[in-house]
Amino acid sequence: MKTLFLWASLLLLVFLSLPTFSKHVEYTLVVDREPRNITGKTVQAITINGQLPGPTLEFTEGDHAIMHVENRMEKPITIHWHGLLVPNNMDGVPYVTNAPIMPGDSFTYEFPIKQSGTYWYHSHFGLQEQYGLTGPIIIHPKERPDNAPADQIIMLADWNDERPEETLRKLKRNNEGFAIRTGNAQTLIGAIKAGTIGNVTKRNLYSLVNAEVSDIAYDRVITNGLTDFNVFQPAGRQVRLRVINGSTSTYFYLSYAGGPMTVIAADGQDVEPIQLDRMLIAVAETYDILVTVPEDESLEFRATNYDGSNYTSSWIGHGEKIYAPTIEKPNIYTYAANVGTEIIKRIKNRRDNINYKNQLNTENITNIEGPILTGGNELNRPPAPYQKLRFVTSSALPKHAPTRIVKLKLTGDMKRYVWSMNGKTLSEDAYIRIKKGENVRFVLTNNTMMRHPMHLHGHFFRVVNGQGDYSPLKHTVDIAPMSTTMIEFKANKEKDWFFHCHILYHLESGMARIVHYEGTAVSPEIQAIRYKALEDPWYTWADIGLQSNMNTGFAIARNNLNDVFLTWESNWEKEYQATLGYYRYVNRFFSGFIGVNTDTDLSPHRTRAVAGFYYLLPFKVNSLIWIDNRGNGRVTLNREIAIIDKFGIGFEYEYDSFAKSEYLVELTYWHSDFLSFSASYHNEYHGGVGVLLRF
Ligand SMILES: [Cu+2]
Repeated sequence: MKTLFLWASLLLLVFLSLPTFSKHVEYTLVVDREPRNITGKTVQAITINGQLPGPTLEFTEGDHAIMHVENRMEKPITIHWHGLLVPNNMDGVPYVTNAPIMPGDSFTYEFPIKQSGTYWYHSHFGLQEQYGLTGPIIIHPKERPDNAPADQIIMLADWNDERPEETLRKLKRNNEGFAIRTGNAQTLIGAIKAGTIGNVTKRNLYSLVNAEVSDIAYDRVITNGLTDFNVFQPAGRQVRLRVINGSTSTYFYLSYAGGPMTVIAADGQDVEPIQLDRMLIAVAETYDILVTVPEDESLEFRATNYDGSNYTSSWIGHGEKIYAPTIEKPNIYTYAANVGTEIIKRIKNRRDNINYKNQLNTENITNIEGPILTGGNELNRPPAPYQKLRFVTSSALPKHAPTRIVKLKLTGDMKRYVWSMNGKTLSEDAYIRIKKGENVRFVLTNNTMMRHPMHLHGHFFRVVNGQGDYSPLKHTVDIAPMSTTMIEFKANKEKDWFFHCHILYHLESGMARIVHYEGTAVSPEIQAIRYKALEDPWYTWADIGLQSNMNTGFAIARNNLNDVFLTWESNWEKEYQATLGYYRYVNRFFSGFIGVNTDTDLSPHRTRAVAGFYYLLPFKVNSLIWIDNRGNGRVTLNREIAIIDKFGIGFEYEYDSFAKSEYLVELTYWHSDFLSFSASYHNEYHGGVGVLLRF
């Protein structure tokens, strides 16, 4: 009897010490390049198991997730599990946490599921997310009531037939076509009509760039891969819309034909239910919204692009179509004027946003986005609903942990399309160093003219929003232009975690950091390839002008800080001049310059070495000042002005202490991203008409 008891006790002990049984849930994800037709034109997309977006991965909290990813493409890939708390070596950021999965290879991601809610996954390699390499994730809580609402994924995305690499190159060259196509081009006549010309003049004094509501014009926005999506659920059924903004760069306003929307979760985490008539969802966020399927109506759930250019709909129920409220288009002139006024105020006050000194250790820093950002029409185009979000339990951080404060200014040069933090891109300044056990606060101030959805890997952070201990936990937070938001998190991980803007083209242009836990390190294999995450790629383009009186050309290779360029003009006969030059970027006002110039006006000594600088003068006048190896100086000034949509005027004036002064006036009419028509007058080459070609 005694022995039996002993054996039984031993057995119990062994059983208790075993890891608790967790269900293994396996998926095989085959990634391939396949043709897709979303707009009427067939182009190459990236699919998972033949689907775009990829299949929904469904788990229950406590499961053990196993994803076999096969790469059948000709390019490397990685998959990131957005919002999931995974081990560092499963996070899927190429060269930061993982080696990419090479063409023909496969990799198994495997991790315990420690949370519930709505999430998504996407490629973190290059611009693959824009090709469609994304998919939804649903994680059910352990206890699931029988009367739980039905689940419905609403995965929003933006889509262009154009290759995203080409889109990025156009952004780098400051392509005007995107703003023309979204209806948000800002012109002289437009500003006069809108009554903001006085403000434009003030902004021009400081050569400020205009605030923008989007970077890119999209052919379509889609819900679960379709422009119009039908929700198949029986009438009377309560449905949990799991809304995922899987766009690469489009914010959406959500509106619903069935009255106010009941929001019950944000970024996968439950919040106290709130009712909203319309709401802004930033790129990479998720919200869960409760709706009930109507009897004999079809209610529209609409997602409208923040720039007002397009929308995508989900239809809930069968019957007469009831349309969701229309979201007013932004008034781009008022918006730009309001943001501009705020910047000028700050320049004049010579102070850096708000004075943090007395506030850093309090909870006073909340999202200060106000009417300035909504064109004074906050009710129609409200900011992200963060101030209303309240966590269901306390999310307070440990009371006695040391606090680390990290101030991060979101910065950028919109004209060059380089995005950064504290003025430095990822390749210039890669790391934010923290220690395990700290409470870490990021004070995020957006000094740019655009919104940025900032995403932290591997952690949930509190958005300090005035809800005290009940601040919501999120993985992505929108920072509006000229606003400051504080987020904070318990530093309870190790190694390296990516922190970046989730607008894919901003990430790709430098707006990222690696949050590094001091005293810990990723594997030597990852360290050995880390440099590849910090590369600063070159972009190239050229403009060729062919006119009856003259031809002109401009070809450039540019990365974050360097330009190598060739420019020329000729009268098709004996007269020409050309410059091969190099700019070293210092800031948006100043670049150093060296080059070689050759000019027939200088005969017989045509060719000379030149050195000087570029300077951005007030009223957005570009100047280049140089001296040559014989002591002669030259000043070149130029300026372009958009008069109305598609129609612009350019001036150039050149004073040279040795050669004749020259000037050029040019009218251009934008026809496409590739072609403009032009007419010009040059004081030596006289008048002519022709075309401008962009390569
Ligand atoms: Cu951004």
